[in-house]
Amino acid sequence: MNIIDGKIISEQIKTEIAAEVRKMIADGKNPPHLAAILVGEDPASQTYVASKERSCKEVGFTSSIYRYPATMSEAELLKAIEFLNNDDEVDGFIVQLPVPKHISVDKIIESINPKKDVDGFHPINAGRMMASLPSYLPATPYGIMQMLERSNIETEGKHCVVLGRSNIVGTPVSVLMSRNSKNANATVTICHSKTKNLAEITRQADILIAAIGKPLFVTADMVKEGATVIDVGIHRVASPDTKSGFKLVGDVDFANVSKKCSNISPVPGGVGLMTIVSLLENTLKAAKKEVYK
Ligand code: L34
Repeated sequence: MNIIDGKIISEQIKTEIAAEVRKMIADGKNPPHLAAILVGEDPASQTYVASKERSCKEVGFTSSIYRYPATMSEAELLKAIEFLNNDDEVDGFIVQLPVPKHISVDKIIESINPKKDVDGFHPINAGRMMASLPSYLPATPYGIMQMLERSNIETEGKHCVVLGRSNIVGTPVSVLMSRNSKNANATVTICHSKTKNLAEITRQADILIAAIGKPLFVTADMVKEGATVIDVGIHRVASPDTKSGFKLVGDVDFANVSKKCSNISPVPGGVGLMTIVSLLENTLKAAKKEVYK
């Protein structure tokens, strides 16, 4: 059994990005600049945004974080977005999700200039992805594709079962896995809350992508011997064994599932780290105007 090491793969990609940034600077260009808007004090969001900032530093990007209280109004957030849409110093930016309940996520996402939407969440980018046009790919699906590619996991003709149909993971990763392109060409089945005989379907998966948002949902009996399992879930669950009082687990019961599969991505140390480097890659593309002129 091989553990797909998100730490090693993400470090590799960061080294490649850092080399590109050095080249840009040598050519007299500015380094890429990523901005992040963080609303409220959700502990997980704070960790992720801090990690994004640290990663920017590692590769030589400029980064800015705009922090606002959870009480910020939707109108104020739209104003902050408009400011970044028009800030020529910023190549790309994100609004870290979730946002407080009184703010409409859809409105927020649609207000981001698609050219700066390095999360790839804007409907223009989602639509362009669907049409196989140049676009920013959503960071988590993009990270999963890179993880499979860089681990030399065969996808062509394989049965890929995706658990979950969210706009930001399940749906886009299904599209990417089924595309007619190198390192894709899989036959994809999407499962969700209304799926009948779920385990029967997951047991047919050569590649199982778990993005269902339920801790330890995927158990060993749901997985075929020798399958590749990608765990997208990340949950903080209470634990007496750690100083912090919690530990991180994924959507997959790693201890038991790992005994059966040929490749598995761990949590922590898997998809989360890939999500961050994919965001860096999109920001590099934004700075180089590779997707939009
Ligand atoms: N706008 N909101 C926007 N873009 C995103 O791409 C995200 N996402 C998801 C939540 N909201 C977002 C992230 O950044 C999830 N996510 C994310 C990013 C990083 C990590 C996990 C999820 C990560 O670094 N995971 C580490 C452990 C970190 C920890 O200690 O909590 C890992 O090893 O998995």
